[in-house]
Order: sequence, then C-alpha cells, then structure tokens
Amino acid sequence: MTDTAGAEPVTYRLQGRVGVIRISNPPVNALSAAVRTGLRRGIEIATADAGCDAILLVGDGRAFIGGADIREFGKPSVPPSLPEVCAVIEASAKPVVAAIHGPCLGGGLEVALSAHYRVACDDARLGLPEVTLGLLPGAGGTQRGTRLLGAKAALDLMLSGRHVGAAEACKLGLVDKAVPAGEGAALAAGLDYARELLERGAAPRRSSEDTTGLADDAGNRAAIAAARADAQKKSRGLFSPFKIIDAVEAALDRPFDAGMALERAAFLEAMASPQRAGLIHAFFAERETAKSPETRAAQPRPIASVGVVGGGTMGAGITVALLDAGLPVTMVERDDAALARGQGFVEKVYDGLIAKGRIDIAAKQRTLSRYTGSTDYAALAGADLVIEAVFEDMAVKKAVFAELDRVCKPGAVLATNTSYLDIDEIAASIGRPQDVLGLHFFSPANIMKLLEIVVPARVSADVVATGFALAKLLKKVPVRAGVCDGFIGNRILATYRLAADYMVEDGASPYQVDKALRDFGFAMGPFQVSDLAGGDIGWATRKRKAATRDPRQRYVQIADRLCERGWFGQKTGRGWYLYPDGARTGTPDPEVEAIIDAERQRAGITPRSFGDDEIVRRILAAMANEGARILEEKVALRPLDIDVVFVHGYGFPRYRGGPMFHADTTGVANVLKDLRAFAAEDAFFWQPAPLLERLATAGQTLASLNADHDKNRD
Ligand code: 3H9
Repeated sequence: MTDTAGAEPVTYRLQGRVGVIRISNPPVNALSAAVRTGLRRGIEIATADAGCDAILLVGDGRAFIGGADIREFGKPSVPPSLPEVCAVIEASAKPVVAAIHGPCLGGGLEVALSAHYRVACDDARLGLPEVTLGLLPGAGGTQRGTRLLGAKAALDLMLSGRHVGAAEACKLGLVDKAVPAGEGAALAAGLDYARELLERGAAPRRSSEDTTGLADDAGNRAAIAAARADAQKKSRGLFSPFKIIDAVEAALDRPFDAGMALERAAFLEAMASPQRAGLIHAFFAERETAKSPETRAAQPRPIASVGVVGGGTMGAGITVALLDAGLPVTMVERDDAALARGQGFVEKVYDGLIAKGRIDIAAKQRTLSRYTGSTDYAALAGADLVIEAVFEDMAVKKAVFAELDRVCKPGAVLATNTSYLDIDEIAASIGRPQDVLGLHFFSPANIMKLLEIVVPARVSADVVATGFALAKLLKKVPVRAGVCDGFIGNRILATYRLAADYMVEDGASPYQVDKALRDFGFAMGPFQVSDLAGGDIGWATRKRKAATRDPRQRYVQIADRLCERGWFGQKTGRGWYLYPDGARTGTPDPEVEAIIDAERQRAGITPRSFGDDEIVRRILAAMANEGARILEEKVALRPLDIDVVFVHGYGFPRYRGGPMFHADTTGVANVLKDLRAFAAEDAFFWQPAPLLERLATAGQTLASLNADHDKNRD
C-alpha cells in the first residue's frame, strides 16, 4: 500500500479530505487475495489517517470490480475472506462511498453494498450473477441485498443473474444516484459525493442495519413462495437457486450475523459442488473459443454491409441476426415469390416482437430500412461478406458460389451456412478459394448463440478472423471447426443419435431415451430434436450417405419407416411423437411403438430393457468417443471447443460443463471401460478412439489437452 499509484493492486491516496482507495487489477479488478488484502489495509490506513474524513472506493480501467477472482475457485482459500473485508468496510467509522463504473458484479457489488453510499455512472452494470456460476452471493449479498431491496427485487437479481444499469439501480435503491459516464467520471462523481456528504455531516449508513426492504413482510413472504415454486419448475437439478432462496428467507427471519452464517455455509457447499466446476468451466471455455490461431495471426477484414443468399428459415434467421447487429443486409432469392416469402419470414420476427410489446412499429421500420431484397446477384456487388443459405445440395451451392465469384468485389468474404457439405470442394469450385469460409448458424439463427466457424484448407487467416469478428458483432459464441461431415456438432449428434437408435431397436422406447436424457439435464432428447428439426432432413442425409456407408455399420430402419409415412415431426403433426392441433409438446404415439415392434421382429431382435442410467452412459460414451476422434483429426482445437458447441447449440446441461468435461468428471478410464463393454455387442460402432486409450494409459484427463494447446500456443 502506497500513497501514490504503483504496481500494487490497491492504492491509497488522500485527495483533500477524502481518502481514495483505488483498485487496479486488470482486466476487471477481480477480488484476488492481493486485492482483498489491499482493500482491508486501505480502510485501516484511511481510518488512521487524521487528514481523511471520508473514504472513496473506485476502480481503475474498465470496471469497478468484476467480482471474486474466479481463477482462485477450487484452490485453497487465502485470507482475508471477502465477507471479512466487507465487514471491515462497513464497520468504518468514516463514511465510505463507492463510485461505480463498468461492471460491478458479484463480490464487486457486495463490496459496494458494504460501503455506506453509492454513486453509479451511466455505463455501470450492476448484478449478482453468482447463480450463473453455480454459486450464491457469498459476501453478504443475500443479506445486505434483501435488507435494501426487499425479497422480490433481490431474488430477481440473484436468480436471474441479470445486470442492471445505473438508472434501474437507482430505482431499485441499489445506488443513491446516477451520473453521466466518461473518462475519470467515477472518481470525480465519487469525490463530489463524498464532499457533499461531509458538508451535510452525514454519518455512516450501513446496509446490514437498513430495514427498508424488510418492511413489506407479506410481500416478502409471497416473493419467497413464488420463487420456490418457480425454481421447482425452471431450475430442476440445480443446486444454488434453492440456496439463494433459503438465504434470502434467512435475511427476513434472522439477525444479520445469523443470516451471514447461513449464507457462508451455503456458499461453501455450492463452491464444493460439481455444478460449480461445470459452470465455471463453461465460463472460461466460451471465452477461450473466441480466440483462434487465425485471430492471433491476422486482422479481420472490415464488414460494413452483408448479403444473404436464400430466404428460407435459415437465410431469414441469419438476416435478422445481421439486422439486429445494425448491419445493412441484402437478401437475394431466385424469384419474386421466394423473395417475398423470405422477407415475410424476416418481418414475422419483428411482428412477433411488436405483439409482445418488446419493440414498436417505428423500431421495426427503422431496422427494415437497412434491408434490401433482390432477385439479381448483382445487388451483392458491394457487399463485404455474403452468407449463402440455400438448399443443402452440393450442385446448388456450387451454382450459387459461381454467381458470387462472378459478381462480388475482390476481397469479399464468401461464406456458406452448410451443415454437412464439404466446404473444401465448394472453395475449389471457384477462382478465390482463399475467401471461402463456413459460417454454420443454428436454428433459429437470430436466437441460438452458437456459430461454428468452419475453416477450409485454403482459406486465408484474415477471412477466418473476419468470421470471429462477425460473431462478436452478432453476440454469438464462435467455435472454430475443421471441415468434415457435420463439423463438430452435427457429427457428434449423428453418432449419439445412432447410439439412441440402437437402443430403441434393442428394446428401449424413444420416449424413455428422451426422458432419461432430459432427466440428465439435456433440454431435449434426440427424438424430440429430430421432430423439431424435421425427420426429412436426417432421411435425406441417410439416403445421400447410403452408397458410401461402411458395411460394418449397423443400420436401423425405424426412422425410415416413419419418414415413408410422411411423419416428419412437428411440421407434419406427427413424427416420433404426436402433435395434435399444432401442439408444441409431443405425446407418445402407440402407432410408432407398433412400428418399432415390427422392425424389431423384422431384424430378429428380442427386446430387452434398459435402465435410465445405462441410456445416459451409452449416449455420453458415444459423445466422448466421437469427440476424441474429432480431436485426433484436429477438427476441434481442444476438448473445450466441443463442450462449448454442445452447451450452446445442442442443449447439453451447462452445469455439467459439456460432454468432454463430463467425461473427465466420470473419468476417462471409466468411459473407456464402458466403451469396451459395449463393444462386445458391436465392435465397429463402439471401438474406442485411440486418444481415449492413450489418455487412460497415461492417467491423463481430456482437460490436460486444453492446457497443452495453451502451452503450444505460447
Ligand atoms: C463472486 O463474486 C462470488 C462472491 O459473491 C463471493 C465471494 C466470497 N475473475 O468477459 P470478458 C476475465 S463470483 C477472474 O472477455 P467483457 C475473463 O476470463 C463472480 N477473471 O470481458 C477474461 O480473461 P481473458 C461474480 C475474470 O468486457 C477477461 O477477464 N462475477 C473475471 O466482455 C475479460 O473478460 C461474475 O460472474 C473474474 N471474476 O465482460 C462476472 N471476470 O482475457 C464474470 C472476467 O484472459 N465476468 N475475467 O480471456 C463477466 O461477466 C465479464 O467478464 C465482465 C466483462 C462483464 C466482467
């Protein structure tokens, strides 16, 4: 601790009568052990400093405090703990002001709530997002927050993890006032506020003693009951939301210290839970996937205008995603009718938002003023990037790319949204393969966060970097993938869908398979996914691959029997499930079960029963095994890339980290044992990937490959 700015993460300096404690721990001033020590010491120095009458807490750089240092989680704890530091801040006999700008999250907000007064700049983002990491606020947030805001608002913040801006924070009573943002604005506003408080002779005002939020007892009780009922429905399988509710209830029922004790015990329990480990893995993994060898090596090309070829569901969804990011978009379709349909899909999205009261007609018109439709490829001549989203057929795609090659300006990035096709072949078909990239969006493209950035052999690094820059603009989670059939996501999906088909032919019902996977935490089971995507898509793929299918691969015909009847899923009213009267949730179909029975007889299979546990183990083993093959082939850079694809594109439970993280949780050796046991019945499908065998022999984890990749990079 010095009285001048130095290398220490927390410094103290007297400015007039105000002792300024400045936190400087880039990038987000996370509360590492050194910062916690520095904060406590800062308060001690300020307390002892006769020239200091008030204390100001302020963050350097782009944040007040982004929260506890997540990188310390799972390691032995180092004193002082954050609750201790917060207690020291709150106990100060001199008034303490927190001047907030940028992120003020988790432990950062808890520090601010321990201060006696708070001012926030307009760029502040305040929140208690611990729930998203499998935790609860562990430094008094549940106790001080509830006392200040009341149970309803406190629960809303803590259970959603959402960030609020300065104006809303003012309204909620989280901060006292909001001021305009700007360079040095937090320090200036904090100093002004501290001086104002001194002039007023304001005494310390402690959140732990505040009972503003507790006044409405009936409202608070009702909020607790409502939150519990809601969590039973929405947070099934999760640990920390229920602990948050218990802790908020304790704030109503118990003295502050007893509430703090309950919060601490629950926090430590949450910290020890595998859910915390899975969620924190997901947090870091999705930041890692945004970096790639190409983003390190090259600068992206500028993207000021974009073209989309194709106005079907995908093309329209991509158009909306681009419009929402503020880009001008030109959609090209083959004729007026197709173009009108495409524009209709786009408009429908905004009309839906109007109906929900989320935007008004003027906002729709403003957005659509950046939309142009055309049936002439020449309209794409000025586009910096064109995304092709036409029918999934190589000849059709090549014809589109030939047109793009003809009309697009030199240097335009030419992207395909194909989900399966060989992008190297598309690139080789035109005169500028270095500009051709895969941008694989997931449906609905304006909602789903995942974007697979598929890197063909001859693409130049700046084109790949442009794909990543576009993902950032679109607020998508990008994952780099190599070219292969299905890339990362659909290739692994195809494999575990086979495992599911085998189980169904061997005796499980598709409804049991789906339910077992939902109970594991998946958003949907594979048969529900098929009904949602449309069974015809998989059928077309199976037909396409029929000629090249390895004769050793077991083939289950049940899905073909459904497709032959025109049962493609939701869009046809029946598939694996029945969807009477346009229902979104399907009901089991006895006729499907009869077809399955007939197919088992045809194949000479005596059905056996499967436990839910075995169903889940088979699916996860199939995922990990195919994932390992993908790693061997370098289609995915690291196991964490596969995890991010499945969490963001396929409804894998985030709190389990992803299929590869989960394989480590189970133990690679145990996954291998399962694979070998299953291989006794089908040696071709269940053949263990050599990578898993190598890791198991060496006693290594898949996660070690994430770290190896980092080492090689540096
Ligand atoms: C907590 O506080 C518990 C307490 O209640 C109780 C304790 C007893 N720690 O996201 P970005 C890194 S739980 C360590 O790309 P942005 C991040 O990994 C915590 N590192 O930037 C990245 O590193 P790299 C509650 C952190 O501007 C870099 O900072 N807090 C932390 O888009 C930039 O991050 C949260 O849950 C951290 N806390 O967004 C907030 N935060 O450059 C989590 C970030 O090497 N953080 N990093 O890849 C966020 O939501 C966003 O990072 C934030 C900035 C909004 C702050």
